Amino acid sequence: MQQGKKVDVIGIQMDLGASRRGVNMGPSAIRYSNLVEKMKDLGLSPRDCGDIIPRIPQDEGEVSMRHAREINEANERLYRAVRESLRAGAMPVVLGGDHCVAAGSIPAAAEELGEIGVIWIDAHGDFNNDKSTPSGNMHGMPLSAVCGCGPEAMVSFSKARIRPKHVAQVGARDLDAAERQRLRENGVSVFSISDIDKLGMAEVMRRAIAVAGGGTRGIHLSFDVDAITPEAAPGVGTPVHSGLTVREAFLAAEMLAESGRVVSLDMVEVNPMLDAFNKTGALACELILSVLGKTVY
Ligand SMILES: [Mn+2]
Repeated sequence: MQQGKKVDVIGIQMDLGASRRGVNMGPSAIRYSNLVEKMKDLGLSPRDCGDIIPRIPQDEGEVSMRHAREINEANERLYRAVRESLRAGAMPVVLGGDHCVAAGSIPAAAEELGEIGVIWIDAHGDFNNDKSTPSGNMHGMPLSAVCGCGPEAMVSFSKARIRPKHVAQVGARDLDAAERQRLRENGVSVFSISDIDKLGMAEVMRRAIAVAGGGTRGIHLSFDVDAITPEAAPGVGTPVHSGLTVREAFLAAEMLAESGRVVSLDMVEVNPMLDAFNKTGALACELILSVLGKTVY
């Protein structure tokens, strides 16, 4: 990334999309590892924009879209903050919070930049809508929502949608049956953990960057730390065994940096309540720095 590049750190203390509380403290945990100072050390010009704080819900709302009202209201604030950041020539770095927040950041990037692609690194597909969801937890829906596959209510503040042919899901290892079918029907490129085993992370990332970067104005990276294996990233709400190694995660981040195509990013689902001495928060911080161009040599 070019020296002096403006980077806006935007936290969002969202944990209404998950059934387990605690990811709202994710932004603090990531900052605790000196994120902003380390960005300066890389020669960037970071600005900490503080956190967006959702309203406390008074009831659960709809069963199939729990806390939709409060989630959408906070996401609309995030949407405005990300748009402002891009308009000012900065790169927005969104610290979640649960993965719901991508329904605010991605439409903002698409609205400002035009046709963009998305790389979604995650153990889960997050491709349910209010009809297919087994849980009603909205953090399982944002990728579907930003692709225009519902729930529309989740992105009602924006008209910008992502074309599924420009979406690469990387690291899937726990998909619901209906979700798997919906990903296929809508033409999302899914690079599951078995693809990574067979092809290697480098080849998977080359393909993912081609999917999201080919014919687009840039790539939005949405990184869910539960993509990484729980031994290395224990501080997540929905752990799944046998995930990415730490090196595979860094390789992905480094290849994205090398591509020069990343225009905005989310780092989500760090849960400090379940973490071990901020291991996961520190890892999330370092992964962000790698995406921004930190290299070993
Ligand atoms: Mn996710």
